[in-house]
Amino acid sequence: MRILIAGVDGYLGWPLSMYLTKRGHKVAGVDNYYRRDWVQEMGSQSATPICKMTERLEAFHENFGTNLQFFKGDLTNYNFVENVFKSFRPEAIVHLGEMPSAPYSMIDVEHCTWTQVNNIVGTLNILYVMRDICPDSHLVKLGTMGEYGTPNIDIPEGFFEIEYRGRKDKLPFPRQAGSWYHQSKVHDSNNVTFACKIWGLRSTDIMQGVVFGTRIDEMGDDERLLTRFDFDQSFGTAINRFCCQAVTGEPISPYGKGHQKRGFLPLRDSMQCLTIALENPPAVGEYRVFNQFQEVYDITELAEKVHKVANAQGIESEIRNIENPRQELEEHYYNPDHKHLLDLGYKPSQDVESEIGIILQDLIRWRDRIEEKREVLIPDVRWDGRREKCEYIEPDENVKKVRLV
Ligand code: NAD
Ligand code: USQ
Repeated sequence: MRILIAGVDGYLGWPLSMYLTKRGHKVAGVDNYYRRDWVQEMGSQSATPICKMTERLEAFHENFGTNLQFFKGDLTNYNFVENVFKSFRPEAIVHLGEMPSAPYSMIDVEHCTWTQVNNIVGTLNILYVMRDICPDSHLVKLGTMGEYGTPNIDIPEGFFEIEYRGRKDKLPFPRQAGSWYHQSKVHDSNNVTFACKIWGLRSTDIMQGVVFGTRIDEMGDDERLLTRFDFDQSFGTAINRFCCQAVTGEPISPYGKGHQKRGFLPLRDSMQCLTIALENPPAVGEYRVFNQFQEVYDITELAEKVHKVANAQGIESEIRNIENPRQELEEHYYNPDHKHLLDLGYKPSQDVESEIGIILQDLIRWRDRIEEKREVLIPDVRWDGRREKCEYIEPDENVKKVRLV
């Protein structure tokens, strides 16, 4: 299949280009290197050393014996997107090319509006170009589990049956996002649904959980193929940050009471799931939703896993709760379905702790790069608009005491 990856220079996009190529697909990618700029703006750098795109493309050719066709440009520029589609004629598009951080979108009004314009306009451009150039192609659109928020009832995959005043219907499950970024994904979902309805496009909207991990097998041991791995408050996700904290001796930091629950999945599972969605497309005109995660975890439970694995590797670490810069429930019910991908053959990685072990082993080699920027491990972007470093707090009495090593 000819597959276009929008956002190919990013954390997920770069490994996906290798994973799909290894499976025999013809892959092309689009990016404008925004992610590199955002992380710099946060005063940070990737823990893994990242090559320039020219070097990445060379390494790709050497390792996979084929070229990755790369288009540098901005998805919010309609003419650029149109030219890419005319030239590559994709049969499927994986749209990862959006601003992915909740804290970054909450910094101030400029970051909020910029995030929403970037994400929503890029997606609308892709939908229009699909309509005009390749209406039979399949859009695999990255949304987020965070679109649903944390309701006090079970979360279905996109739609639920509801009876109201004696009548029944199948309706989109309510979205209650927790940041301007997550809201941009809700708006995207509405727009993609509408485009499928009026133009007969087909799309899989992926409600993905939080991804963690440094590598996939397809990277082998060629360091030029490494994907980025961020640890700042905006672009580092929870487990990845916890591992960076552990290797540098900074406290592992659950926010607030630390009982937030989320769906998580290793990078290698994300690749597997996106490929399953691509290789099992929906019918023409169908808009479907997959909840994509391996397992639901409580943040403190994850902090304890990182602490335990680090300890087993002789790395001294401690867990200290820190003020929560976000407004979110810190103790709540959370029970999302995730059956669609399992039905199509998704085999979840079994062991989170061994994945954490791999991350820690990798990070020890790049500890200096994290230490150089260690101040970014403490958050200061608060949902109320203040920009003040958070302070460590006493753990909630319900939080299991962890013996500090
Ligand atoms: P990323 O920032 O590493 O990748 C996104 C890429 O898109 C970046 O390389 C960026 O430069 C590019 N991009 C953004 N706007 C662009 C534009 N206007 N034109 C061209 N390129 C542009 O993020 P990621 O972690 O790889 O996430 C990929 C997608 O998956 C995002 O949509 C994100 O919201 C979603 N997602 C990620 C996670 C996670 O834990 N990483 C979880 C759920 C959903
Ligand atoms: N958290 C901590 N300590 C930290 C970092 C985070 O306790 O040091 C908590 C957060 O408060 C939150 C949870 O961990 O409750 C997850 O935070 P995160 O930063 O790992 O993830 P999030 O902001 O939700 O965003 C990430 C990706 C985003 C994706 C989303 C999937 O950056 O692109 O959409 O995960 S989901 O969480 O399912 O919405």
